[in-house]
Amino acid sequence: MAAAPEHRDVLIVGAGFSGLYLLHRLRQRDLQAHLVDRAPSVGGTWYWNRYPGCRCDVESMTYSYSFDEELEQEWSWSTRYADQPEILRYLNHVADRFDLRRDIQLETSVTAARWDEDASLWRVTTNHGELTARWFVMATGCLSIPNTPRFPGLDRFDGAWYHTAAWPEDGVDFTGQRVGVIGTGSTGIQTIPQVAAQAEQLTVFQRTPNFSIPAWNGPMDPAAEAARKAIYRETRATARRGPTGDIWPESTSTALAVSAEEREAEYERRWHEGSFSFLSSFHDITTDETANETAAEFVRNKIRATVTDPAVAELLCPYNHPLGTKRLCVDTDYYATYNRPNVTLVDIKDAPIEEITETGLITGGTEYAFDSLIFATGFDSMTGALLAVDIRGRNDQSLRDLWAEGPHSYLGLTVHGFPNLFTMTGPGSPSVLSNMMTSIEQHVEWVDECIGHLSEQGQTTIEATPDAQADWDQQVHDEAYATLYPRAASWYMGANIPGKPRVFLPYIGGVGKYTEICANVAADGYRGFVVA
Ligand code: FAD
Ligand code: N01
Repeated sequence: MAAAPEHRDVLIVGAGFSGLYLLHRLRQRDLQAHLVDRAPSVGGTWYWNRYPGCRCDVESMTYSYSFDEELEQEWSWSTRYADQPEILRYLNHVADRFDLRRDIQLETSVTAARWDEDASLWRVTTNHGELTARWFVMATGCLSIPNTPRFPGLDRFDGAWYHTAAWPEDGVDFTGQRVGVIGTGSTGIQTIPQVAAQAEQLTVFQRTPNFSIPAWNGPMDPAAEAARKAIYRETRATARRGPTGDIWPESTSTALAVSAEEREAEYERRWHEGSFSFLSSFHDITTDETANETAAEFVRNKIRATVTDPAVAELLCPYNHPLGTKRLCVDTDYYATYNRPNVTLVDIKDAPIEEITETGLITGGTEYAFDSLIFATGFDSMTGALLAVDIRGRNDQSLRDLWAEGPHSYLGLTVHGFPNLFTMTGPGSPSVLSNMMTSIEQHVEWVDECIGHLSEQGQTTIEATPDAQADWDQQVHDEAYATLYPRAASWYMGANIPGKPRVFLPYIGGVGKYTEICANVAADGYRGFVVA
């Protein structure tokens, strides 16, 4: 007879920022929590993405845990935007400091999960056998399933090729090499300047130009750090209340109500502040096409002023989507990199990559030869990691079937028909439209309190009602279509993956509003759920 599967109260999948914090919270309760991750290390995003130039683009003093004041005060970031090794060190430090490792099982992939109606628990299949758990939390990340386009011939390429989200642990030395980069999203924009400085020749294949704002990264100023630490509590509260989960002020003026000079001055000021604050220069940038165009043209002029070859500058100027509707990028020397003699930009908008050959790739009938190819081609975002697992709820209902035309959720956290399943930063939650640290902490605290509350009451299941879910789906849709975001063929819309349904995935109503909705749902006795 096979051994009975190991049982835990809560099974968490994913050892990134979400899973680690949830494990820590649940430990304070009289509950046995267990965390698995397929990676050989904790860290999530910050373990897998180790390409040259990888760093956060939300300031580290905001893009960090706020739940423990001592941690917050004791940890020092070396730069304004920490690089990947430093963020990974931080996550390892957190795992040690809170003694999390004893409940973490690494190199363990979850492949399937089935709700056992009779026992009221989840049966979860991993590569190391079955586990059962009353509560099942997918903290599997929104950007954790790399998208590798299936270009014909990739398997016969004689050189080396890398996806930026599965980068070799020991790094790669491109010295003396001819390197091709495919993709100009946030990842490509971070890695291109770094690879250009090392490789002999770099060719960038661009399908869609993106808007990028300078990071103005630099060493952390000790005085600025001390000043921020003195008011850390207040700034964290500001982040939680605001729409973006960050701390810059949202403008209340409209771009078109002020004079052209005032508008330019504000764009200039935000440009020099760096990062996502630019998108908040005026409150109608994301909702009014004409207002948006003023910001877009400001950035295009910056590109034209930076890139010396006017033809290359024009190729780098985005025209096919409103600014911000594809995720804004944040860079260090991205546009200036195209002034280097060893960098070539190839526009593949009208001439897609046809095939990979033994020696390189072919686009527009021309073959380019490389020693290495870098795929900076992004992720199957938001739904990818959830649907990679064969999740089956009541009556053997498959999540893949239920979401075949796009995801359905209540609060982006739960799904009708899938009791006791929580999807951290899932579709229908603010997640990728915010400073994700703020959203992650909000989710973790809500889920922890929900599980804790029900357990204390002796209740064993919670499940979204169909009405609450339909209403939430509608809200997610309506909020999105009140903005310009759905106009872009973005990964927010699932447009980067062939065959993926075109549905706006995150909740765009804002972090503060979302947090209040979730808090009210709980305060109203988990309104919209059946609790038993
Ligand atoms: P992740 O960190 O993605 O962790 C999920 C974990 O689940 C992974 O370790 C994965 O191995 C594991 N997993 C998935 N499926 C399975 C399975 N079936 N079985 C077992 N394990 C599984 N956000 C910001 O707000 N600001 C930033 O500056 C920022 N920078 C980013 C930079 C990069 C390069 C990328 C890719 C993303 C960035 N993000 C940023 C988004 C980032 O993903 C989140 O901020 C955050 O790190 C996500 O944490 P998480 O714990 O939710 O998920
Ligand atoms: O991925 P992307 P990413 N042929 O999907 C192109 C976070 N992040 O890894 O735009 C040719 O944005 C694709 O072209 P197009 C952040 O949330 C944060 O860069 O689809 N090209 C695009 O240019 C970010 O948004 C940081 O036309 C193809 C690129 O590949 C998210 O992760 C850093 C192609 C993919 O861009 C994803 O960013 C890194 C094909 N078949 C990531 N398929 C920070 O700085 C795709 N492309 C914090």
